[in-house]
Amino acid sequence: MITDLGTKLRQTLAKLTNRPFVDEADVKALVKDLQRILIASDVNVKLVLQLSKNIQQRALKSEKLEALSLKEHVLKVVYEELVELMGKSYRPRLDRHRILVCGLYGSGKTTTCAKLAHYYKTKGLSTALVAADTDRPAAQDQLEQLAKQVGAAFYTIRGEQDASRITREALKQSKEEVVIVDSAGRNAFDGHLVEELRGIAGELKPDENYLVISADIGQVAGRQADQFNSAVPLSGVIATKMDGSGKGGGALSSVAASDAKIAFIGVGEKIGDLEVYNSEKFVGRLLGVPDIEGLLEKVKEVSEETDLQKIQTEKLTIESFYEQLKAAKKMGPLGNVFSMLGAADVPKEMVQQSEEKLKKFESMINSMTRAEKKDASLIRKSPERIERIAKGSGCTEKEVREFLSQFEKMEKMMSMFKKNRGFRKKMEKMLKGGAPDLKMVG
Ligand SMILES: Nc1nc2c(ncn2[C@@H]2O[C@H](COP(=O)(O)OP(=O)(O)O)[C@@H](O)[C@H]2O)c(=O)[nH]1
Ligand SMILES: [Mg+2]
Repeated sequence: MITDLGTKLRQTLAKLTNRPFVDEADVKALVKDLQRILIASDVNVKLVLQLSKNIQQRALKSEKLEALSLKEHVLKVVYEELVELMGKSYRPRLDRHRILVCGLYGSGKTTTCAKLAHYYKTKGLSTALVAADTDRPAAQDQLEQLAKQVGAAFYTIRGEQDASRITREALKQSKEEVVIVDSAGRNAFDGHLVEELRGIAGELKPDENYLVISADIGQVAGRQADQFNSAVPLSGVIATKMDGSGKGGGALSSVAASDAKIAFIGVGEKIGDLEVYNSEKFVGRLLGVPDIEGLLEKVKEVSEETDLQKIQTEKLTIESFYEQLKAAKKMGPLGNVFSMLGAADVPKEMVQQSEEKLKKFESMINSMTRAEKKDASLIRKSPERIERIAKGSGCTEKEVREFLSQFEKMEKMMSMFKKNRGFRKKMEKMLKGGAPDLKMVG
């Protein structure tokens, strides 16, 4: 499993992070570990050697940032080199276009066609699925069922042997924005397959031509990608079964080293199990966090102060709110740690509070009773309590109320966040856009 690769990588890096400091011998040991892990995941030996050379050179000799410890620097180098190994990220077009999907038997073509249709639908595009796999009637039925499931239009001609005719007729009828054509496979790459694909392509004039490869073939994927690419130019490879193969790293890295590139990855049998390929995210996830650059260490630091799990699962209290504020501030632009962990993010305006204000918050909290810290509504209801806290902390009552309203705003967001899954998406968008749409929060 690809997650095994992640587990092993994380274990190896943990050896490093657990050490008080790092020296040359540690780096060498790390590189040895990495080699072993990557080769076990069927990454090409040449690529592994290149990667180890780069890591050793960069880790010990080069450009260490002042602010980073050697340990952090080594992690950063490992991360960057793994991203390089795993190739470029992909950005699918989101306008009207035509897609040809090809690949060998059992690679996951038909399933992937449906996943793609689902993906474009979630992006607001109407989609059509065309069954041009004329080898087996069952293939047409399979795609028709999947089309129903994702709510895509479906076109084929039963009993027709000519895949290009099916494509031609489908194009005459379809008005959908994204047209996806499923083609027949073969046991191996051969001239007949190329001929057939060229026939379909002649009618379809595809904007995107995706080759579907099952990740369990490991580093052979690169060669296969090159074969297809030279016969019917590919816009990208879709690596399926990344969830079930220990050779995923080998498949991805070999395609990255070929003339083709990874476009999507399939991570399960369900319609939603397709991801646009993003090597940073992929490697970040292997190593444990999505945005590892600089974060590896900082997350560790932050999580020592805050029990993040608690924030995620428990009701928001004044204390956890304050911890979250402090943590979010520390993370700075690296940001979305909390959404990464499945909790609501602290809004930007809150994060941008001055140190002075945070200090004031802290003294207010110190002046609260345990019960108040657990249940902020006690304070809200009682002018006496507010007065007492203000006095005790050397703040004004207005400042105490301000802190309470911030807390309440966050509380409201958290509960919406929990109730409404779509809300999280909106939140993320809103935070990214930087222009809070208050209607949504209120
Ligand atoms: N676990 C897993 N199974 C997949 C994935 N993609 C496809 N499959 C399975 O692979 C098998 C073959 O898929 P299919 O789409 O019929 O392949 P085709 O012959 O290339 O059209 C089916 O059992 C699928 O459910 C994936 O990403 N993960
Ligand atoms: Mg099929």
